[in-house]
Amino acid sequence: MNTIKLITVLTLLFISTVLLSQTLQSNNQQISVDQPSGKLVAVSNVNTNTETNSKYTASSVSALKSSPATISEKAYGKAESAASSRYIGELYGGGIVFWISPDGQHGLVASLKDLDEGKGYPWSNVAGSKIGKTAANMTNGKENTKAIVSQAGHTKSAAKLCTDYRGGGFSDWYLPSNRELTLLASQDVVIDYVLDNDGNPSTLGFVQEYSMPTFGRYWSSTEYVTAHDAWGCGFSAGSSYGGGKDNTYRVRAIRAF
Ligand SMILES: [Ca+2]
Repeated sequence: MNTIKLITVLTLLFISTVLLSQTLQSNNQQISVDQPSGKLVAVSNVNTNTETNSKYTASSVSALKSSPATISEKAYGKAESAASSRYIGELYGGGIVFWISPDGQHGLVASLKDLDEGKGYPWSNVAGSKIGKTAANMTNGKENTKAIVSQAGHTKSAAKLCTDYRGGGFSDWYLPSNRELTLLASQDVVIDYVLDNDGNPSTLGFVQEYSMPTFGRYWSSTEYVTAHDAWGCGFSAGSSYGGGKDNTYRVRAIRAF
């Protein structure tokens, strides 16, 4: 009896090993990056008996790894490489890429045009009182933007032009912080090259003018140390300074991916 049991167990083990091997070998695993969302899409034929194709979408390789799809390490590598192929000047995420994180997974894009319609726009209609530290962040433009549009008495601002913007179907645009704005200014040659040579009159590089009403200056969302001023950046020279909140400067929205 013991011999029969052993043979039975070994036979079952052999059969299951063969089945498992067939399943793994027959999995048609494929990873692609969906455009323009940039989401990773894994298509895995996970059930060969019923010929069912399952499609999984993830926003990063780590999210993909926690998906129920059966995906090989080689496929993860492919996804990682595809997801890291973003480049400065690429039209992506509803705008144009001007910064990419070292791992290629995140970045910042700028809107494809100024939002002030060529006339410049005030930093805020509330020009005489200080918001304080919630709008004074040098790096976090998103938080500054929230603080500006939430200030008592606020009705219009460069920040609101950004939060109202829906470029590319996205609703998370904001006015860049001072550091984000100078980063954007540092890529102006690439951005001007792409947007001014794409044959599309509705996409525009930055304005470099030396006269009224804007002097080629763009608003950041960072409030200055004094109540009446905020940080702006002159793209002609790429330098930042404090300017009166009721001045009319250019407005370019950004968003993160
Ligand atoms: Ca253009």
